[in-house]
Amino acid sequence: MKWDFDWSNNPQAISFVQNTIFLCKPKNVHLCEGTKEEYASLCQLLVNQNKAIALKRPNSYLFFSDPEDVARVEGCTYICSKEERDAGPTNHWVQPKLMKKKLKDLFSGCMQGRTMYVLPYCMGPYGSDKAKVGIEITDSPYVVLSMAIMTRMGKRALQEFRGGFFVPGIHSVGVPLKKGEADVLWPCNPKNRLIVHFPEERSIWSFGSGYGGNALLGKKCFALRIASVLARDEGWLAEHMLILGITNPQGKKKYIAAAFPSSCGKTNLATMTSTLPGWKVELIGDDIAWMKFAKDGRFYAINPEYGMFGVMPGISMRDNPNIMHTISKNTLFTNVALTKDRDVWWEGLTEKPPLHLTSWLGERWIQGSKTPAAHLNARFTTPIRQCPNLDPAFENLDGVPISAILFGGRRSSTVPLVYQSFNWKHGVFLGASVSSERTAAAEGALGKLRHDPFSMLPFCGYNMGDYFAHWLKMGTKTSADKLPKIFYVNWFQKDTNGKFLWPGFGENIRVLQWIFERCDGEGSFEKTPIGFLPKTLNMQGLSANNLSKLLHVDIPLWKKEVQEMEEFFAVFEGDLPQGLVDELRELKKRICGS
Ligand code: SAT
Ligand code: MN
Repeated sequence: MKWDFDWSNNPQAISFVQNTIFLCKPKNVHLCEGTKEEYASLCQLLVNQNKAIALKRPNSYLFFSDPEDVARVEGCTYICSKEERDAGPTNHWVQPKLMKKKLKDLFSGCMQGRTMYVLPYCMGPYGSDKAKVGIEITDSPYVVLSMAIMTRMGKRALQEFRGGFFVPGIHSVGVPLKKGEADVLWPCNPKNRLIVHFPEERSIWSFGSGYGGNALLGKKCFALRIASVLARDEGWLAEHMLILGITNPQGKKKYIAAAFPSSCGKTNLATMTSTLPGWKVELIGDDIAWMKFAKDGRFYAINPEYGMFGVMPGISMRDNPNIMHTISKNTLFTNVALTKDRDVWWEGLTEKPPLHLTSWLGERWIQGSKTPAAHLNARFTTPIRQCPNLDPAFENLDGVPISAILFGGRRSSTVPLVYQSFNWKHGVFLGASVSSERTAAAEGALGKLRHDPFSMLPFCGYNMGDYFAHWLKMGTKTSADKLPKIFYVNWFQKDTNGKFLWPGFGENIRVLQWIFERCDGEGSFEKTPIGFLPKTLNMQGLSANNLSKLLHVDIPLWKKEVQEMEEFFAVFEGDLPQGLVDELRELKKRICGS
């Protein structure tokens, strides 16, 4: 084994690597430097093994996963805190000692016949005091390539290992190879999948899946589950939120953070092209925000990531030109279809599919086929720096000041297009009461409504009742005028024929304009039982026919909504902070009159 750069300033890192070698027994060990040459040679290796298909887009590759390994697996995801109470009622929990034993058994010899890659990486801009570092050990070259895009990975990241703290993460596809045994194209071990977090140790163990959030440990495992625990302990927020900059025609700029569940349009909103002349939206992040108070008493946010892992189906030049430009090169595609001329295709890209396609299952696919050519959770992995609307402040060491926070989900009825909370406490209640129709980003029944507070249900690394309390507490740390204003949005209302009432995409700027104005105390509004609703929106150039439906508070439906909230909040029993108990009671009074 060649140690070609200096780890000697971090003995814990060395022993983590050595212990993992001893446990997993890999054939080779590769310390990743993060160079272009290293990336290119791994791509070549995967192409030679038929595990990747080189596309005609420059430096871009297509992967087909195992059909059983296509999304996050929440059922196998655990928060193993010392006390069960600290994982809370919404996380799976096993006693840490028992889980460690199980993991050690699973990981013992699991990398036999494979190369173990050691990836030092940094979440957040180099030199930022908001950034944090990790080491992922993996036996999947696909994961190495993905982490090289999604994080600042390699030799340079090691310089950030100040103070010795780092988050160790061990990942294995869970398929050791005997001598001479041939590998499959997408090794994984669905029967033994486990995605485990030890919040007190700040460590991650992931076994059996090679896909997305299960395997790219910097993303959901570190930047949300472990980071939410760090944030609780250190007094900041680690959130499942996009960050965007919005500039009005007078050149005034504000930053907004928005939490929507997976596959509900975060990437689309952060990369949108405004349809209103003079308004501009720029991208800081599309999935995760780390927010801290600065000396001026305001919240500042960074995007800890360096790439985008976005949903492919539905993306087109008409609706998402910035994404289309971003993925024109240096991009990994997973589970989309392959065209005859070595390009990629997915449902929604063009109205008609091309004549000859190979589906994500590797089969010939013909027009009119009942099953989609691309998987619903097919993804692109692409460098965020390639996005044409990247904000100039993307790498600001201090982050950007947040003026507004948006919550939302996919709701075909009940929830209006936009409304504003009465204050911070009521805003925290809005975040806690988010529910959304399920998408293909995680295993489970599509379309089914589920509560997903703050869009963090699958990502909160501790008791969600305590998480609500943490949010309430943050609101007491500064004066009300410095706190971001809180809004709830829903782009997804449908009419009785199942057609969307709101066009979405670039037209969402009309909603953002209202939010922008409200942050300055401007914009028309009226008080309703659920919050402040706009009296109207800027509908210049767009039919306003549906607007009254979109901005309607339907009291009978809200009575049902309140009842469902009561049932959901009951899950937390005594762990629900009094502030939210009060907010729910007040909402009920305003809706039901008692
Ligand atoms: O968790 S993933 O990174 O696979 C995508 C998501 O669910 O947001
Ligand atoms: Mn996400």
